[in-house]
Amino acid sequence: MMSNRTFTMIKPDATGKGYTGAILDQMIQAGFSVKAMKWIKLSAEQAGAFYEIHKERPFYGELVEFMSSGPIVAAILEKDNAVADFRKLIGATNPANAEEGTIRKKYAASVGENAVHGSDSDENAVIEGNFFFSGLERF
Ligand code: 3AN
Repeated sequence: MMSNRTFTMIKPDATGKGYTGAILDQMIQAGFSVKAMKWIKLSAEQAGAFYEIHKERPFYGELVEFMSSGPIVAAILEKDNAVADFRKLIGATNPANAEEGTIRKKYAASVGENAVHGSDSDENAVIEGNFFFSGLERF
C-alpha cells in the first residue's frame, strides 16, 4: 500500500541563499500539506547519525560537514503517493540532471549541495520523520 507521507529537509545552501519561502511555496502549491515542521541547526554528530546509512560512501564526511554548516528546515509532508510524487517535484540528486521546473533544477548548485532532501521510500520516510519529531510535534 502507498503511504501518504514523506519527509523533507531544506538544506543549508538553500536556507542560506534565502530560498526557504519559495521552496516551501512550491511544495504547498504542488499539493503537499505540512504535518510537522522545524527550523534547526544540526550538530555534526546529529547530521552524522541522520546520514548513518551513507557512512561507507566517499562523500559521507563532506555531507555531514555541509548538513551541519547552517540551519535547515525539517518537515513531514502529506499527499497521496507522497514519496514518489515528492521525488518527482524535487528532481534528480544531481541538479545538472534534474528536469526543468524541479526544485533542484531551480535552486540547487551541485550534487553535494542540492537544496532539498526527500525520502526515498515509505519506510525511510517514517524513520526520518521519527528522527526529528516527537508525537507532540506532528498532527
Ligand atoms: P537523494 O538525496 O536524491 O536520495 P542519495 O540518497 O543518493 O540522494 O544521497 C544522499 C545525499 O548525499 C544527497 N542528497 C547529496 O546531498 C549527497 N550526495 C549524493 N551523492 C553525492 C556525491 N557524489 N557527492 C557529494 N554528495 C553527494
